Amino acid sequence: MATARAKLNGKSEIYKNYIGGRWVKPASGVLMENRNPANIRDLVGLFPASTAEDVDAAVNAAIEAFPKWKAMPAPKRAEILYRLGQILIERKEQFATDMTREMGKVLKESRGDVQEAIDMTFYTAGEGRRLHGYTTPSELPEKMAMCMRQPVGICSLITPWNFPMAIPSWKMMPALVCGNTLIIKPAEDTPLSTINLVKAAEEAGVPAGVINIVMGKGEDAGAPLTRNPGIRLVSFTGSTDTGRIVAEKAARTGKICSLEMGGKNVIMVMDDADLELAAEGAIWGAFGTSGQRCTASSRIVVHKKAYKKFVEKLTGRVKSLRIGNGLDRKVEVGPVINEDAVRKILYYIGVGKDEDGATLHFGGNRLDRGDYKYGYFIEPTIFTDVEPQMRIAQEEIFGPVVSIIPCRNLEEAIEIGNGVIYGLSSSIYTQDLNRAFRAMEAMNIGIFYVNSSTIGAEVHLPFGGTKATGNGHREGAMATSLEIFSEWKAIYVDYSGKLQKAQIDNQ
Ligand code: UN1
Repeated sequence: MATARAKLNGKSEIYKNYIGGRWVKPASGVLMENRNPANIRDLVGLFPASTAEDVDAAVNAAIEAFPKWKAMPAPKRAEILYRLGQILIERKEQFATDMTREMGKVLKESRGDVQEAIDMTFYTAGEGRRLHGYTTPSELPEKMAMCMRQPVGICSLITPWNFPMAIPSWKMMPALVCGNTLIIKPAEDTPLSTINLVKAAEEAGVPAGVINIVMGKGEDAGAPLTRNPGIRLVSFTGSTDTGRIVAEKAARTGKICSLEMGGKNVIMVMDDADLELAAEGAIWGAFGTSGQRCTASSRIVVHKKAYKKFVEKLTGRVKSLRIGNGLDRKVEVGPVINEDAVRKILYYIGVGKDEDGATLHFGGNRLDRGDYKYGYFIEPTIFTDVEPQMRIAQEEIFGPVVSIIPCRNLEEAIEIGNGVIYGLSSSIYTQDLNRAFRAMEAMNIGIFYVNSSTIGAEVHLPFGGTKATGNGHREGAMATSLEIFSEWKAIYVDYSGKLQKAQIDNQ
């Protein structure tokens, strides 16, 4: 995305940061273009290129708004979230269209992204009447012991472009219901969807300063969000490399840090699997969202007895996938996000071609003629006979490229499946219950599916992964996201009327 003051076409607009309840220009005065990845002649709008100055203003606004928001009873905060969920339902079609225009994924998937934000909003709103703490016996008589949650304070949320409304909602809703105030910085490729969410929140009645949005590049607007001493928590979703930089910076000022990072997810197809179903799942997992999900099925390990048939079925279907502008209802696979992504994906396709033994079985090209000329389109690409240690089977490509790896049995499939640095999602296709359960137990990952693809997690179950995918936190599911966005307070009430010493002080 170029930094420029571009000429606006009829449909584009100039957007501003939202700080302390006001829509304001970035201190730098510089704007960034946001263009449609299916057609770069379409300028979605101009968005702020913010810097530390804007972040500081947003942090100050969040600090100012915090005491009042924290003091509002949680069920009242939740009522605002219910209203927000309702607004999202009403605007779903418009928000999905905006999302496809700026992010590229097909309209059905953009509707799904908005739906995930709706689900998360209502689900979290319910927590306003729970936010449970607990009581426990004290070791002394006439003394009560209990603990309750309290907000952590000011949160910074740094979110990616592949789920530009759903992922912000995973972070924003639990942060709000717990009583925190926040600054969100959306990815520079997809700011409009997050603005849509923030505007809806403003309309629903979230008070000024509780949510602030600052847009810009990671190094200019994201980095200060990991440094500012007023911030207590950083929640980040993105690449493992960036996530680790975020964690290092956050540690310097002792911030709570929650990271969701890369994946190299595997589907294991056994010889007794329903191969039609497995091929269908593999296509959805590998090429849905053009392979740009953290949960994308980028490796398929197939039992050698089923290998030939599976590859045939998969290729047959991939050949007929319609690629194009996601706003066209017949299109099944949209563009990738930007020119850098095209470069990276083509680089990995080159690496795959150069590997001794692997075969580029289908695809492998950029589409740049006719209707594709002004977009970032890459053919769905299948590599066969891939060996587990090859780079295309080890590194996250984040594009429509899948590696098919043969295996001899379940044990080997599990070993290959676990043999990467990441640990987000995996799945097995089998009719054998024993195999399914063995794999479920043996996979060192955060999400596991039986007889379905590696994508499609629901908001009320924990989302996240092991190893290089995360740092031990989970999003989604209430208990896990509340663990991120609240801190415990232990409370002792002595009603004996005398000095009672705890056991350790009474030896
Ligand atoms: C992501 O790719 O970062 O499980 C999130 C899924 C979606 C979320 C994916 N519900 O595929």
